[in-house]
Amino acid sequence: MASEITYAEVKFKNESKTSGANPGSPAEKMWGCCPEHWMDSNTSCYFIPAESKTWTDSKKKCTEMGAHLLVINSREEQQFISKTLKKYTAYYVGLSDLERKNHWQWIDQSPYDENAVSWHSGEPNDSNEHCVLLNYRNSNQDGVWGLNDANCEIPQSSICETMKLYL
Ligand code: MMA
Ligand code: CA
Repeated sequence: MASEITYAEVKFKNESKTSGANPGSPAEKMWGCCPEHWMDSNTSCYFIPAESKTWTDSKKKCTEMGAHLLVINSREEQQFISKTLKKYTAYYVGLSDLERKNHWQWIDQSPYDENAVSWHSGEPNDSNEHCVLLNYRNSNQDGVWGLNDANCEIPQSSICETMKLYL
């Protein structure tokens, strides 16, 4: 999870880098920034809009914020984001088969790699469900976060994602 660090800690980190093995390497001194009130990971910025909306309206909302619905590029990313979510809320992500049944497509045209995501057991299960959400399901004692294909018209929460800005 994101945590705040003090100015002194930032200064120390930057100084340790300059004296490291690769001084002056351009990547070393870059700042990856997220908009205020967005959550940050190593690679992206995330935001959960306050209102529940259909999949299409959720997609529109993210676009209006200069972002897009969450694109999951690795199991690590899915795990990272899941830890920040509320267990009894379902969140639309940027994956659908609206263009062609059973042909899952990411909203940013990233190639769909089924090994990079974790579906709930038995999902996707319904060729009338075209929009994917991330939610938590209880299986006996402990629950698990996973993807489910669902009805696009049911208002749900959602996750927007945007690139970090590098300075
Ligand atoms: C609901 C709906 C489906 C999901 C099943 C799993 C009854 O339908 O969320 O998308 O696959 O539950 O049981
Ligand atoms: Ca389903």
